[in-house]
Amino acid sequence: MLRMDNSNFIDYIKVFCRSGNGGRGSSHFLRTKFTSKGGPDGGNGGRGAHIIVKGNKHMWTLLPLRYHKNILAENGTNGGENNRTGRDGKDIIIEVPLGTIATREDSGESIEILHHDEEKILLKGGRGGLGNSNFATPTNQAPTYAQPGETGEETIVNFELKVLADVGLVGFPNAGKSTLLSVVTAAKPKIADYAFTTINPQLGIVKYRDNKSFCIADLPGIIEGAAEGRGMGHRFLRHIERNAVLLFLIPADSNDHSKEFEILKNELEAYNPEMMDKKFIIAVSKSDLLDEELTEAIHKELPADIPHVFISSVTGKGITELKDLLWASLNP
Ligand SMILES: Nc1nc2c(ncn2[C@@H]2O[C@H](COP(=O)(O)OP(=O)(O)OP(=O)(O)O)[C@@H](O)[C@H]2O)c(=O)[nH]1
Ligand SMILES: [Mg+2]
Repeated sequence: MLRMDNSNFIDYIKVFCRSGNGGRGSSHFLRTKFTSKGGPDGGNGGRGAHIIVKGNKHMWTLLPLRYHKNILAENGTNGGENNRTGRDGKDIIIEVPLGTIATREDSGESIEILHHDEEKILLKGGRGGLGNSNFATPTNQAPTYAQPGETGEETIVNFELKVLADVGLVGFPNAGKSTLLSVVTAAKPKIADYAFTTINPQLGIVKYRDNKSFCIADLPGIIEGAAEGRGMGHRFLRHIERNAVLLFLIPADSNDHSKEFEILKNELEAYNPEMMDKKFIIAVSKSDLLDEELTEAIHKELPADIPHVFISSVTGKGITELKDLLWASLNP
């Protein structure tokens, strides 16, 4: 079962990072019993440690990063005599949930982790300097010059998690989103008869026929003005950006079903116009509250170009049809 512990859900965090400096190249000359000054034999410095980001499909939060406000990687050690190369710094691997974007504050560059075990270098360790043995030429057989190691990089890094789910649940507070999640997946979200019960995204896996499955994200309710920060605000809208399909939940007892859908759609568009390229499905939730006449009226009122289905998480009505519809939209 996939569950996110609400209290530990962290989807944005800043961390100061520094990769390791390269070790200095050595300037040294071979000494034996018989030669006071033999050839140059200074070895190269070791590489400074990289800071690497790695995807872990079992993680759902950036919380572990909270305990590492500074991530400082090891320096390479200096080169030595007898062409001894310095030791490389030990790379630091930061494990993150899939869907994490790490952005460097200095350059604005971002890397994104989408796959399990995927690794990307966030900050490069400095190269080790070359020892003086590299600089011997026919005309200068005793160079004293050895390179210093390259310094590592340092910057603040912003880690941001955009939950990767196939389907995102979009709706006003109290629309029945969490209840639906609890019915179609093994997740046990908090359900209650007041607005903003859900304050953190929660994921669940829908087991579909023949061992097929897909992932649904239950998100905090959206209200008019969310894109400007009202209600739970835009903080959670970013989790919708990655969903291929958006399932709009409009409760049967809404005063104006099509208007409610328009408001939700406008908020998403105001936040990011690209959201309009996703596939939309409307589910009229709590339809156990409807008789046939009302059902027919709502059916006529809803936009004709968007598929809709009447569901009830209480009676199970329309749930199979909904799963079929979602699967078909995800796998056209
Ligand atoms: N009659 C009926 N009530 C339902 C149904 N689904 C949910 N409810 C009720 O609607 C209320 C809100 O349900 P939630 O699942 O918490 O709603 P939500 O959309 O997650 O709400 P927020 O997290 O606040 O955004 C609860 O009292 C549920 O019992 C349904 O199919 N039929
Ligand atoms: Mg909820």
